[in-house]
Amino acid sequence: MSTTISTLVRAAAAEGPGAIRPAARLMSILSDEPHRLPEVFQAAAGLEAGDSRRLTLPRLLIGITGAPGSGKSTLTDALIRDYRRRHPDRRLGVVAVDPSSPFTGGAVLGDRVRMMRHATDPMVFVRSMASRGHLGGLALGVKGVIRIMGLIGCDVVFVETVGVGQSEVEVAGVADLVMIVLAPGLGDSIQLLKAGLMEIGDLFVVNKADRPDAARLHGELLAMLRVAREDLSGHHAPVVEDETAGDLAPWLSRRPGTLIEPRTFLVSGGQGQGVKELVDDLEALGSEFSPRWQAQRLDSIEQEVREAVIEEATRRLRDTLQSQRASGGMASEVLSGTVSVDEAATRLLDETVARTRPRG
Ligand SMILES: Nc1nc2c(ncn2[C@@H]2O[C@H](COP(=O)(O)OP(=O)(O)O)[C@@H](O)[C@H]2O)c(=O)[nH]1
Ligand SMILES: [Mg+2]
Repeated sequence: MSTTISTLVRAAAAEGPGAIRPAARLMSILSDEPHRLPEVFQAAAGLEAGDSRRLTLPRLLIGITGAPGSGKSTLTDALIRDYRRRHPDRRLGVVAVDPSSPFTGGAVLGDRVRMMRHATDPMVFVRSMASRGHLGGLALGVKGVIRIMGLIGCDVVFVETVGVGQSEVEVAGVADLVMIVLAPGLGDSIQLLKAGLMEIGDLFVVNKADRPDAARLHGELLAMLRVAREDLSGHHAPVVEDETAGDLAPWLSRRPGTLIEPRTFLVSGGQGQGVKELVDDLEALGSEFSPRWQAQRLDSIEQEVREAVIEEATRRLRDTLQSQRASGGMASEVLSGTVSVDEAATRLLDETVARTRPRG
């Protein structure tokens, strides 16, 4: 393990504003070299007992997506202010996959500092990320950043992405809860939902409630979700507006990862109306579903490992087959009937295990 990483991890896990620079440095390292994450964890495991709790991910990961200009950054700011009032001793993080996002409060983890005004609150960490240029993809880059936010003790992390393109769907897979932000006056928001955002949403938020046309958009949203549900379940079921209830199966089948009923909100991030109710709901969902999200995170890691195994096994099998073919090969034995396909498969596996070594 490199001494740089262990020094950085030690400094990042410490209390106080001194954690900011080393945390930012670790995030940059992981963006460029995602495979170094285990080094970070080995270093974190070496910290004193009191700090090793920091090995965990943040308690709650909230994805926030929607069209540019719908007010995601403003709303995130408002959510953070409310959280900070509720839990003054807890750290929060924001990952803004949109360098133009203006966040008003929070220490900025990174170099794109100029975009952020007033880096004031030492308990709020903001990392802005370009949506391109991450080795292994944006989702992997975001995961690395979230890990470091866990390391520096962030309780809740918000991940803001612009709601267009494949990266949203990927980033949504990283979050426990996905919030879709709509706003009046931005063209056909409902159309955007139909074009693939609906499936990934847990909370549907109509923002800019201070504008006269917001209530109508909220009505359209409710109608659309109701239709979507009826399509799915074949029966009439109400869209839950403010509490968890009822039969989860139809929505689950639509978006396999999700555990909750879709819900809708009418808020104004700019003026604050409805923000308290939204945070109330996020808090309630957090305490109800947190254990299941932990299990989901393990499932998704298991899935990643399984995919890596299949990739590696396929590569090694191909090598074995190639070298066998040079020396006659067992395919001809199978063809002549002296060896069964099952026997050939077993022999191939055994031989592959015996002759190959992991890379590196
Ligand atoms: N009227 C009104 N304007 C808002 C509200 N929230 C954000 N805005 C404005 O909408 C624009 C886009 O906001 P921003 O948070 O940057 O949107 P983002 O691109 O989705 O992150 C800015 O001019 C904000 O001032 C709101 O609640 N009401
Ligand atoms: Mg923004």
